[in-house]
Amino acid sequence: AITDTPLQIDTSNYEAMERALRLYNGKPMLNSVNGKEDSLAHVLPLAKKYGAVLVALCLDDEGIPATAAGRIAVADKIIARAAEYGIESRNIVVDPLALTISTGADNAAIACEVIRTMKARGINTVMGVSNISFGLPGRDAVNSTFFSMALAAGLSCGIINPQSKAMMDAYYGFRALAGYDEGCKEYVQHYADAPKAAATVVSELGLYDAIVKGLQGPARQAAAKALESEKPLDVINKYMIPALDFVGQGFEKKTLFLPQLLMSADAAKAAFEVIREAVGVGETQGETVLIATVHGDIHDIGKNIVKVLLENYGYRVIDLGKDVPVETVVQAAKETQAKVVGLSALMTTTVGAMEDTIAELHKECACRIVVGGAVLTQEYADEIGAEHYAPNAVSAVNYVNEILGK
Ligand code: B12
Repeated sequence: AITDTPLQIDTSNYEAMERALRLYNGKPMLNSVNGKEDSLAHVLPLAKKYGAVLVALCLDDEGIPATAAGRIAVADKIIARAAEYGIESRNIVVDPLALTISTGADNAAIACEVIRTMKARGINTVMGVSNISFGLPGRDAVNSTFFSMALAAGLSCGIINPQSKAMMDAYYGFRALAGYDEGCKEYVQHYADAPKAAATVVSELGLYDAIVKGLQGPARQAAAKALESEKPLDVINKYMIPALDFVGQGFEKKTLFLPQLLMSADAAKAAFEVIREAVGVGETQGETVLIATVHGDIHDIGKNIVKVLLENYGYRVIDLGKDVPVETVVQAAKETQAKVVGLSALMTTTVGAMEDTIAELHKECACRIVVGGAVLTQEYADEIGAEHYAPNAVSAVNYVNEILGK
């Protein structure tokens, strides 16, 4: 949910590999199979069963062959064995294995030869490019030159550091030179924007994005950052609620699903904890307000915001939690003699429980009832007999202030 790029499952533990394959949605890339019998026997059936793309390493029981011909033979063996399982060669990506030139003068040429041969046979290749310079100083110079050589030989996927200017220079330069960049558009665009790009620091995620992506750590950090310059309530209203609204709409349109909604809710909660700490509510001895999310409804983010704001205004808030049965609310209202009871409901299916709770409270206690929650409207709140409808936390506080004479 948080990245657009495909996942590569990278493990030599076959049990972990199978479990990951089972969990992953879509077509996984599996790293890796090699020419060893044990590897072929375990990985090929899994790749076939789950339809994975396979990274095939050019090594076998004898180690990494010292010649290009030796490595090509290993690749051929893997491709042939895979074919026996019905795995097509388009689902195999051969890794020629780049070894450092500091221990073998031919290492770059060997890797390029394997790539060239595979390319001629229509087989894709992948390679960790910077392995070529292990043990050398100024590695970027060697890496980027080797990257250009490998691209020229036909490398399909280069594992490179995209933050390295030298590597990206090689990449854009190669694409323009090899005719992949019609009219040099990408090249011009990249380098025309280069001064700007150099000036941008890797930016942190804002609170809105952190919640939408469901990332708790970044949400906490972003909340703390936002609080440096903005009021807690503004942070909630400007970022937190719009982000939750966005995921809620996605959920409705079926572009986002429940696990994502849960992740976003958890991220919002994490951010809210930071906000709550910043507000720093201490012991409060004011008048009592009772609040609860009604029976059948587990949404409590909005209610919790209302609670903190009321506490901030000095009220003693008794929070009965979420999914609270009618009797529990009534009993607590009697025991505490709270003058105001706040009820939250976020679903069309639970506003009925809200109506029941209000009816019982009116029968048994002399309290006023303020209601809130995304699906409510003023009209509906009137219909179910609530004294006040609070579309947001500030409205809730204003009403309580009014009733309790503050
Ligand atoms: C986060 C969320 C969740 C989280 C809840 C986590 C949690 N601890 O709260 C999780 C993932 C668990 C969840 C579960 C479900 N959800 Co949900 N969820 C949402 C979402 C995206 C945001 C709600 C939210 O927190 N908003 C932010 C807060 C701050 O806003 P708020 O609640 O409105 O509160 C403000 C005001 O309303 C008011 N207020 C609120 N309460 C109170 C109380 C008082 C006393 C007062 C005075 C004021 C007040 O003040 C608050 C602050 O300004 C909404 C979509 C949306 N945009 O609302 C769907 C949404 C509410 N969920 C929905 C659904 C369907 C579900 C599930 C049934 C999904 C499923 N198939 O399982 C389950 C419900 C399970 C259950 N039995 O309750 C639907 C409801 C549709 C409908 N019309 O009935 C919505 C609208 C999404 C959608 N568009 O389909 N959900």
